[in-house]
Amino acid sequence: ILFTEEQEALVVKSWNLMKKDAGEWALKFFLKVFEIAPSATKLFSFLKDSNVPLEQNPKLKPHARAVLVMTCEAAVQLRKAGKVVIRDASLKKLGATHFKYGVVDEHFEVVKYALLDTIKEAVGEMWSEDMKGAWSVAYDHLVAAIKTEMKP
Ligand code: HEM
Ligand code: ISQ
Repeated sequence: ILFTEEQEALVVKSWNLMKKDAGEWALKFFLKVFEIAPSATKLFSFLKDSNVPLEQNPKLKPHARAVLVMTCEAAVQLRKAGKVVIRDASLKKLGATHFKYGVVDEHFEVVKYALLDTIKEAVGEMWSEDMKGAWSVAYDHLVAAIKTEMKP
């Protein structure tokens, strides 16, 4: 596949802008997912087993932040290697976890929408169709990699 230097730069540039408030953006990202698909809350064990409000859950920000970081890293790898490389063990684990918790195609679509919307909000005037496209391609390839390991 072809992922250009410009596309990589758009992803890295927007991530650098968000990085210092990553926790806050991660929280917004999570809340968007659950605004669109409230039932998705039930998939997360750390939300189900918790009595504190969603926004105060200690595991929420780090988890959502990891998705943002991994998508940004996927963009860098696409540019450098032409594909998404995740260490074998962690890719297997990611696939297994998402399979076990019952994540399906529709969930990936919802998360993609929420991710793009979060970045749009975070970068403000810097947002463009090209930036949207670059994040989309990086996310799609990351998801494809995870899905290869989502099996019983
Ligand atoms: C767990 C990343 C998409 C639901 C995780 C973990 C990571 C991660 C790093 C922690 C794994 C661990 O603890 O071993 C990603 C990435 C995604 C993605 C990079 C897309 C590119 C999704 C989607 C859903 C989802 C679409 C469904 C809404 C979950 C659930 C867990 C999880 C339910 C387990 C949480 C728990 O411990 O209870 N994900 N994820 N993920 N993810 Fe995702
Ligand atoms: C997917 N997997 C783990 C955590 C997440 C947080 C927010 C949005 C998607 C996620």
